[in-house]
Amino acid sequence: MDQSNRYADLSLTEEQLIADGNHVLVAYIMKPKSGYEYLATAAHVAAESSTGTNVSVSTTDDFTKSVDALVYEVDADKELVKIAYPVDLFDFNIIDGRAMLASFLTLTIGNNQGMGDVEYLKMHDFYFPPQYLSKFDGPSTTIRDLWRVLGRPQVDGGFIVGTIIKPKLGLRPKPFADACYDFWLGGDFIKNDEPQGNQRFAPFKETMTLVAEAMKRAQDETGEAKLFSANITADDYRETIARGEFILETFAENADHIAFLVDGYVAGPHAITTARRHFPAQYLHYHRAGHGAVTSPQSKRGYSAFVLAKMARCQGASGIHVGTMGYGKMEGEASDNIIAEMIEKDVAKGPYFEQQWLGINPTTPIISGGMNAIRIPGFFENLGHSNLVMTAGGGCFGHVDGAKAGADSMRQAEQCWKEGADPVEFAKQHKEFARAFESFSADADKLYPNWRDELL
Ligand code: CAP
Ligand code: MG
Repeated sequence: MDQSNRYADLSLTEEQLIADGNHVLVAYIMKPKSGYEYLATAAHVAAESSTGTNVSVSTTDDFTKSVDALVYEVDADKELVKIAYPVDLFDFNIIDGRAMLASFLTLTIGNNQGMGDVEYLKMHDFYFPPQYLSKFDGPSTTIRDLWRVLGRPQVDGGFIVGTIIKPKLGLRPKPFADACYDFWLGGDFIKNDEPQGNQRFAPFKETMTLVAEAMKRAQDETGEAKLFSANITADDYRETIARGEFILETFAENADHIAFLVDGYVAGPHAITTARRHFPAQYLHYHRAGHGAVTSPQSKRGYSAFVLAKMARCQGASGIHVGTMGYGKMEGEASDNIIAEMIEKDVAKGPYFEQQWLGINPTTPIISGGMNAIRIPGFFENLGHSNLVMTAGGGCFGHVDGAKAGADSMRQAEQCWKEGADPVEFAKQHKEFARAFESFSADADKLYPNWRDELL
């Protein structure tokens, strides 16, 4: 059934829709199944994503039609569909009138993800008008809070050298805490790896107690504040809260050195908002493990990594992994810096929409995934700044001289980029950075083919 006479209005202009401020705008890449007409399929997507279904129903009245989602732009050659969703379609909390991401997701990438007439449909950008954006929590803490704890300027406080305790799983409490201590002798920030929690070989309470002691020893040893991002992901919000409360009590006078890590893709908006609202003083670290299932360029459904990061800022993530822009081990390319811009700036352009953030706190781009000192100069050259958190697990625990040397090599690599120095020349004066060439020789061979003659 062609519903385009109801669910499409190509006379609408994006400028007018934005000026009116009553619609959420979404840009999709869509391909109909063969034999289906492009506009009719797009209109069916709008129907299924708002007030319709595949047939007309007798209960529809004039008011219903006033909240129809409307296709307002299509370009079949580019496979581009833009749909305007009236803000009134979305669900708001009964407790405080705030918005919920679950409602945005269930409409804009809900049933439309499995329709019989759609080959694929993927969200590549969205625009929230002020009346809707202002109903989201946004971040309560930012990288400024991390710099404050580290005793640095809260503006341009600089590079936060981080790691992930490796191996990903399999360390009992004491070796885990020892690994933390070793890294903290050179580094600033440690995160749990995304699956680390309360495994039977590493009881959560025992591990966290030893990590708190390791933090104290490392701070005493170095005279520097240290940070830990603790995983509190769980299915049950009560578990998340119980873990968070235990950690804050255990770290005691170092409680503000704690960030909370939530695996936001697998645990969903409920988990992120539980942490954001129950622990508003803690830096909320959004790990996106699993996102590749929908965000990968190979996936023609779901939404992009850009959309994921933008949603995370709306929800209140203080920081989110944004990949390594082609410099690490995970999928990504240099142009992904558009993701960092969207979550950091107050006005930013996405692939299809410019977003005003109305002064909402920025979300830190967290760089992670196969990073090491050898890859760092090129990475920062592409991004253009180092006011962020970078975590390197293999890049520190794989350094031939251990985790502290791994941390030192990362810091030296950032200094090398800042000074615009030639990395091989710079390595001659910086031992840990030089030893990173040996530690990650495959990367070094690729990026600096002459390193062996110069450094060995
Ligand atoms: C990195 C990491 C992170 C990935 C996640 C891992 O470890 O801990 O989870 O960075 O990817 O488990 O792979 P390494 P992303 O530093 O040893 O690679 O940051 O793209 O979400
Ligand atoms: Mg990990």
